[in-house]
Amino acid sequence: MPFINKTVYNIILLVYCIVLFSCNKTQEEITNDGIILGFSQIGAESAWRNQNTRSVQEAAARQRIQLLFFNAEQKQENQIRAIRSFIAYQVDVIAFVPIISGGWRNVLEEARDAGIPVLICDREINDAYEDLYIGYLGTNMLQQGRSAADFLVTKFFDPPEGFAVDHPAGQPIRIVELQGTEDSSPAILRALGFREVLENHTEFQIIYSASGDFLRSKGYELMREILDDDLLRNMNVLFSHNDSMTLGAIDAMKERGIQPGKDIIIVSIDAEQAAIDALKRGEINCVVECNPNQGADIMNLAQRLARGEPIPRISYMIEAVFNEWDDLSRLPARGY
Ligand code: GZL
Repeated sequence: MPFINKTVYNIILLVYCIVLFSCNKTQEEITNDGIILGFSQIGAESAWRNQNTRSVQEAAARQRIQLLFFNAEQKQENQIRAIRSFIAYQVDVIAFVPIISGGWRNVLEEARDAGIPVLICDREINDAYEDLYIGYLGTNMLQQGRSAADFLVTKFFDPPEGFAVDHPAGQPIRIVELQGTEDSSPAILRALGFREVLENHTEFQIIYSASGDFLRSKGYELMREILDDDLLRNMNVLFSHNDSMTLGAIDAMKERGIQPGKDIIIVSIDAEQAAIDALKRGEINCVVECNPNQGADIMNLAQRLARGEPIPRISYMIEAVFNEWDDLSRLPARGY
């Protein structure tokens, strides 16, 4: 960020906090005992992220928590700057979604030195920082990767009646993987969990893996390149780390007359409505849920931290796996 922009950004941030904080004084008179929570969100890269944001903001309003909420627009430096502003305004608790796993030591030490407890949300940070935050609330991303691979093992080797794959015996099952943001814990852990399961099934071969940054546009671009590549176009399976990239990849497949879910078996993670709808149409074969509705739990934990009460070191959201052979008729609308 050029110098002038960074200065402008800092001034805006400062003014925003002063205004919000002074407004909060009025709000504080209303709520009287509402804690002040500083929350740094990474951006708005997917429908999942937008639901995660809504969940946090609605839960804060319901629980009358004064929320200082900053969207970092996918930049770690903006998150660090926001956390520093939370420290400057002496919020009661800091919570943030670390866009990538590393690079947090200095700002976390500053929060510790200021005596402000930190809650890590959604994505994880490096183990090296484990003494610098109180707890983590999010999803089990290693298990999400394992569940994706477990589906493929069932699909290719022990499918329910009517869901068999027509794949020549003895031929390798060629997998293309679209990974999430590089160095982010969902990308690292989903890939690891996926490979943990498949290492016991050598028929599966990951022939190509690339980061689509959790973006639909990049999922589309990558799949176009893959389908133009003589060595990759005969893929059998797409494993995509989130629905946004999956939906982009499906657009590229359809442009070439390829039937997603039939010509190419597709496993995706998140479970936004558009992916569930594609699952029901047979265009996706398995959707592994990653639950974005973390707001209420975050606020409960923040309240406990503000009161100096202990919280669990790790809290996971409840999640499901939606297979093409499941009865999805009673599945409630996803809301995102
Ligand atoms: C996972 C979350 C990921 C989602 C994506 O917990 O961080 O980030 O899977 C989102 O959709 O962009």
